[in-house]
Amino acid sequence: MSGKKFNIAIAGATGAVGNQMITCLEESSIPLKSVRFLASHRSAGSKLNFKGASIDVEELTENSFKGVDIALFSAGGGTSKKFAPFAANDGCVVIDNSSAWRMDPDVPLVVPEVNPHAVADYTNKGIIANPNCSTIQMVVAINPVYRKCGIRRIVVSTYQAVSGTGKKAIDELFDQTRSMINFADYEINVYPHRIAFNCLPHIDVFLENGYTKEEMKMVNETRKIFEDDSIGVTATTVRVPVFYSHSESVNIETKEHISADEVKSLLENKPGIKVVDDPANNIYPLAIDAAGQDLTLVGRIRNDESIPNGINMWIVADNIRKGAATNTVQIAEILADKYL
Ligand code: 25A
Ligand code: L14
Repeated sequence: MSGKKFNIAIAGATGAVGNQMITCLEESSIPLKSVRFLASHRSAGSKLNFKGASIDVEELTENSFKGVDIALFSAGGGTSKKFAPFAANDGCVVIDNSSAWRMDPDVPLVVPEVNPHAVADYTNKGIIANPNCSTIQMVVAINPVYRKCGIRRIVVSTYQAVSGTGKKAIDELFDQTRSMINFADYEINVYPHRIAFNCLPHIDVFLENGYTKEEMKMVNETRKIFEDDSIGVTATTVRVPVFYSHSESVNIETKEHISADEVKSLLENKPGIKVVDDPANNIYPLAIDAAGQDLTLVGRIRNDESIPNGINMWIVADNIRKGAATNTVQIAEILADKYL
């Protein structure tokens, strides 16, 4: 660190991810001069705590970024599209958690454990994109195998928590569950169907090819992060009645052979990963264990006996932390430490 102190803003500070960004920033080593919390006019005037101080929430406007060094955005795609360029124009580096900029060829898409070098490309547009939550935890877990053996193809099915949709979905799962166990009527507002005691094979909008946008994010973002368009990726993304942490069943076909035991030892002690794999004692990654911490848990590591070079695994991480806020703040730490 150069001794420099940073002015940091959080856009969407009142949301589920924004709140977690505040906590991650409190825990971070980035030397701070000031923090600003921005949200829509609905929340302007309310207060949020930061390291014991009460900070006013201000309305996000085109002029919010004068003197700000780094802005962390998590206020939805439309808001990012509209406001990130104003921030960048004022010399502020935006790290954006929405899908708005991820596939822009001039915008780096960064997972610190996988492609930290890409942060350098922030100079193109003044914007760095944070990948989709399901993509982040998958690439963290498979990166060591990719580096050692190469990966030909990935088949993934996700089991995604409602917190990915924001606070209103967390409330909806809670309210529907409470109504149902009391034999009362329930309301459906957030998803097209009841989520309590159900699974919905539908996350984000459907596209012309029959996949959802969430599924295609996993395909396209994985290739961009590995800088390798030769990887085949196919995804099915499913919403499940879980509050925090996404779980994923991931099947990879490697280029060179590797056994499940070798994968297990390869993943031990790799940054950001915790191997949780002792089925004889009923030990495997669980959403409730991943929630509230920053590691990506990997277990159920098995040889895929249907093909010569196949591995199956079960990957779980906190979607609001490593899937969003933690990864964003880790990018900010690299930026502050090495580039600004
Ligand atoms: O637009 P998208 O891309 O479809 O994104 C939809 C939502 O997905 C969440 C996030 O919800 C976003 O609003 N999201 C996006 N990326 C995510 C990710 N990677 C993600 N969730 C998980 N992982 P959220 O509830 O987490 O956060 C919303 C935040 O965004 C602020 N915001 C929204 N529009 C804004 C804006 N800020 C500035 N300008 C705008 N135009 C929002 O601030 C919040 O911080 P807020 O003040 O609007 O919301 C404060 C409270 O009000 C509730 N609320 C939200 N919408 C409404 C509402 N209340 C009444 N009416 C509404 N229409 C919020 O729940 C919040 O508690
Ligand atoms: O693209 O509803 O980062 O769970 C992540 C959460 C899209 C919506 C993204 C959800 C969002 C998704």
